[in-house]
Amino acid sequence: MVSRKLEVAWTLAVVAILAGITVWSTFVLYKVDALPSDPAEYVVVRAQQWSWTFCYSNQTCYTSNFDATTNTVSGGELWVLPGTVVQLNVTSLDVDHSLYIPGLGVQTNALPGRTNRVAFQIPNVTPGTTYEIFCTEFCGQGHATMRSFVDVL
Ligand SMILES: [Cu+2]
Repeated sequence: MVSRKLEVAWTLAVVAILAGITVWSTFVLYKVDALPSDPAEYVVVRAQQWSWTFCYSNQTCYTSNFDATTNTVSGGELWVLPGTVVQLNVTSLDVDHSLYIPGLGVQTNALPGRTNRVAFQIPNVTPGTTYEIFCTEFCGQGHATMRSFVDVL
């Protein structure tokens, strides 16, 4: 009889712990995904085979062109100011892509017909600092050249 009470107590303790973790992690996940109310800049990021187009709030858009021989990008980069909060609204014009900025810890899918929003703080770094942008969803023959840079002005 004692072992039965112990078994019920153990079960209830486990249920209480799991319920607590569930409630706590739900709040944490909502907090992590929350977008800032007033980012310094909204940038629409359009992925396409095999480049990135960055459209700024003044309605001008720039499309990246990666040169693998010189490891440079012409045409379009993500231009940001140090210390600011930037929100990216990311979509795709053709197939599934994935925007990855490892230096800033940012990654989100770029999917046709859907806009994924991600916001992050640009560190207070020296102007001229760059962070690499990759596509991390295999998206066809030119996938490896789907590169650009975050360029801190
Ligand atoms: Cu891609």
